[in-house]
Amino acid sequence: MSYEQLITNFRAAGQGQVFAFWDSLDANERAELAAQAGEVELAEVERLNRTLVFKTGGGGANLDGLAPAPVTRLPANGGDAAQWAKARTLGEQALRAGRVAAFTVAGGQGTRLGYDGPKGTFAVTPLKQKSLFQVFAEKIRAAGQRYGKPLHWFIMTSHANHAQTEGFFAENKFFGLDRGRVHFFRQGRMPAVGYDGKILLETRGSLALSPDGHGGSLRALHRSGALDLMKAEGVDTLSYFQVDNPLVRCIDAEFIGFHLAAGSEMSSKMVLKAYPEEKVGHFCLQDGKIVVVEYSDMPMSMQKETNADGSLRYAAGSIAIHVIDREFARRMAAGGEDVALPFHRADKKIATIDAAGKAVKPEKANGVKFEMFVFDALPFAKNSIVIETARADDFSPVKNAEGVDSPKTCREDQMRQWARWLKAAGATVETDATGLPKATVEVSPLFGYDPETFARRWNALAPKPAIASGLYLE
Ligand code: UD2
Repeated sequence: MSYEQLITNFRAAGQGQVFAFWDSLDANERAELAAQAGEVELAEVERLNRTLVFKTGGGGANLDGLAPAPVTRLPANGGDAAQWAKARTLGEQALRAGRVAAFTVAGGQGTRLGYDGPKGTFAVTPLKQKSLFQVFAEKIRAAGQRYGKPLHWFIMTSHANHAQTEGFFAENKFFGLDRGRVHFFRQGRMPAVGYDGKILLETRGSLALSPDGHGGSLRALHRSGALDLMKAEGVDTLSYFQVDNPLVRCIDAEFIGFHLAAGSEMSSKMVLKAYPEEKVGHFCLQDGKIVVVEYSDMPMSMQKETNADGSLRYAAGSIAIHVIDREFARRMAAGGEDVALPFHRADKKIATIDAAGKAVKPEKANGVKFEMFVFDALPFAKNSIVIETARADDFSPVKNAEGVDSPKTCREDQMRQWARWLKAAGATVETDATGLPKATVEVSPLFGYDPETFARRWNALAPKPAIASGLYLE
């Protein structure tokens, strides 16, 4: 499209301000701005302004007819052990057949942590200071070894962190993975708007663009060619997890088996919420479909509702771990009237410029960003299921610099897990009342990544090492 046509289209849509400084830009700057403007779907922005930005009152999620979602409980909490064993066999078969790939969403900006760099490069382990990416890489390598089929790993980045992420893997020789099986692709971007619905400029020659949310991963998988690559490689099942959670079982045979046994297109893991205010989404049932209602969308009175036995009614917390069917991702990416992820509104402080072109650093929210959430795909999925997982074995994210979900709580949760494995394998470990070992120890996922794989290696060690600070098992 010619520059002239592009500018005319923006003016016609009431977005002519995007080109306010056009005359002062040089040829490169013009090309850059035009390319960014070309990414914007004006009709989509107009629709989002109408439905999300200008809408007053009555906003928020639809809470009509919500009920708690049915979940498959762990054997330890009343689930059927035989059903779990069957799921595991099925999952292992799929892994041996090479049908499964890992998928990490790592496009977020990590602002809460205050870390300057792709979040996956953040050091999380207690002794070796391994990065999140290294922990996942070693878990994925270990699963490949266990099932005799190296796995593909898809990593979604953003425009802001793509090059740095790729560089980090190259510097670290892909942590021993076959680099031909690690695939990076960027997620899409959305323009931010002011409260008047006008697209904001970040500088005279660039738009205020931001990642389109982890829900953008389904489109991005498709657009990047990842789905076709999977198909060619015989991969039909994606194990999805977030970049901030090093405790995650990246590849969990039982979960995969439950998903396949149900003929589900998208499955989820849940943990029992620790307390009503915990910041996780809630698995609910609505019109016979599984939905997630985000913590910010569910009134606190509902989050505090209890059952007769005093337990929380909406107890199934979403920890953003899913299994996704490849062709379901393709169907969602194609979109269309009835299968489209909705956008959510996020009020943010957005760095922009004023009418004179001077930088403005807002003190409070000055506009809206638009994001899609991957869990909004759940109600479109056939036979969606939710299974329980033990928090201590699957979830300890790094979100904040201090306090809950911080590097400290995460390191301690990792050490508690290793202490449990050591004890289960017969070792004597001194721990405090919370199960935290007195000694700072670390276990490589390549040594063991669950009680069984750990015990196998530990039992084969002779003599056994002393459990003292500095012990690293690899
Ligand atoms: C998310 C869930 C919450 C709970 C929690 C568990 C939402 C809205 N809420 O909360 O219910 O499950 O996680 O930890 O998701 N990301 C991208 N691109 C983006 C935005 C995010 O890749 O445009 C990635 C990001 O890198 C991270 C993940 O998505 O891996 C989660 O993002 P977040 O930190 O914004 O999610 P949070 O903690 O609000």
